[in-house]
Amino acid sequence: MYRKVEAEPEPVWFSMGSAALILIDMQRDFLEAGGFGELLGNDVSLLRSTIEPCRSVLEAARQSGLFIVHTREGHMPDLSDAPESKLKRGNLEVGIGDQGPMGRVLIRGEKGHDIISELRPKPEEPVIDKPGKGAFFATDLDLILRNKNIETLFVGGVTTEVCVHTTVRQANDRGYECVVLSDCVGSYFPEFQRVGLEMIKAQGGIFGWVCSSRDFLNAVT
Ligand code: C5J
Repeated sequence: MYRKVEAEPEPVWFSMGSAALILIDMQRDFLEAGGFGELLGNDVSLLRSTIEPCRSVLEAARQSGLFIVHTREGHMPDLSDAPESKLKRGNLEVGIGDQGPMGRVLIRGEKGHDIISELRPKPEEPVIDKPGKGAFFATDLDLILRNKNIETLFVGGVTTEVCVHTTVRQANDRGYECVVLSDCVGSYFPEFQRVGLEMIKAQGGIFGWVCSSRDFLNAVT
């Protein structure tokens, strides 16, 4: 049975069995003080408004049996999967791999790298560890989604113009229909948030669709 979600630039039809919720990089390193986001000079409070809407959609997705995937950006402790160009970027006093207030910055296994407690994944929900901004680069995400016959991705997470956008663009090129949940994605830059969402749905939905968490909840519950 197909369901309709109200979205822009037009409603999207999807089936529960071939849809997934993907939450991108809702990690302490981006959302909490002392993490990578703050070390880059950002105000993390701007991202924290996404937590409650993400919690609601995660809860609804769990209750309605939607497939759920989480992602985390980060690197192996020996940094062998981190390009030198990324490590040098920003000339940070404390950067990727260095010791910060929540352990080594953006390193797998460290406290800062993990997903915030409000959105802790359940054991049956895959957590994709990715070394890049896009969740399809150097990961098993595409294989996992195809094995589940997933066609539609409802997308939340941070940051809108970086890892969310890169992932949506990669997904779009692979044939997935992406519906970005406007209040479940956040940016350190209000202008990038606004334009990032505009870009998704422009030109007839060049990268996908945009709806609110309320629209999503209306469609799945
Ligand atoms: C960034 C991300 N902003 N998850 N990563 O560096 O968007």
